[in-house]
Amino acid sequence: MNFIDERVIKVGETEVLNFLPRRGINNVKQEILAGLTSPQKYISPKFFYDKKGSELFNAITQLKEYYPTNCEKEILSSIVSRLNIDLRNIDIIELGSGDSSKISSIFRQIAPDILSTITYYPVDISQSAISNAIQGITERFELRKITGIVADFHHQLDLIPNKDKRLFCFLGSTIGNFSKREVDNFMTELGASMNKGDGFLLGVDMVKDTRVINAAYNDSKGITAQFNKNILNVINHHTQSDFNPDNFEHLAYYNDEQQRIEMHLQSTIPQTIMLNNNQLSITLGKGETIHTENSYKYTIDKLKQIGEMGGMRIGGLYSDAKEWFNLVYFVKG
Ligand code: AVJ
Repeated sequence: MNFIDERVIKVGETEVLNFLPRRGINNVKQEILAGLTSPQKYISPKFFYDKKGSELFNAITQLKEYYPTNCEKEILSSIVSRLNIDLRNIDIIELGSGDSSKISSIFRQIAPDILSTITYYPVDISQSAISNAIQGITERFELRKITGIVADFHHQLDLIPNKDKRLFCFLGSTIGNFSKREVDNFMTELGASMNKGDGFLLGVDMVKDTRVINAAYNDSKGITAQFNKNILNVINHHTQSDFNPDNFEHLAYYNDEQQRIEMHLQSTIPQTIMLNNNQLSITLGKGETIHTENSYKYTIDKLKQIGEMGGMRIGGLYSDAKEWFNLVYFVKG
């Protein structure tokens, strides 16, 4: 944990606390190079989201095959009355707040006299996302207070201000990217930072007909393929390398045993890639893959299990009409 690096930034009247330890460029580079020199080459999905990548992800959410966003929107649109919790004087902490469109859907359903007692903490690793979100939310809603937090909530959950009544939100099925071990760490840390009675609202994509899942990651317009290949441009930038995305094919398939979508980039030719300003090279055989993402799908049993990791029970389960997606309301025991 690095509190020494905390800096306070102002967005209009609103404070943003930056807790992100300044990870040196070399750390990011080393992390990427370690993955690319492993037996199964891999790149972390967090590197998808440069400007172009964020635009492509946004385009994915508009695709007819990509159901998770629409399903979650459907559930969110009536979540407040279904949740039936007292929101007066509560702190809402949104992990991975992104553009804050999801929390906006919640705020829209809360009466102004209650909204004015709520404090909102958007938490994201991207400072520009936090700034944009604050501007958007401030324009549209009169909350008691907003405080932005720039942090990596994988490791920095305990720095979030602790009050008696808090609702944590982690929407968009981002948890799908976490490995089993990461979920365990995350739930344990979150549980440890919660007080009895605090809530945690989690968006998760469910196990379902394999054809539906596979189609969502193999869309007919090829946007997901573009999104996947774009990670190589991001990697070229971070590591001064010479990947040519045209020499790779998008590969996405459901791994039944692991209950997850796997995305890979498959080399279409035997090739050598120069990394780190020609200081390092890797070779890829024809057909060899770089693993770029896992997107885990959940079952009710798995949800109970992860709740237990954080000492939480399921207080409510909210599905879309097709029951493809769930918003799970966990309560700390
Ligand atoms: C942003 C992690 C929820 O796993 O469905 C979409 C990312 N990757 N299409 C997902 C993604 C390919 C997405 N999450």
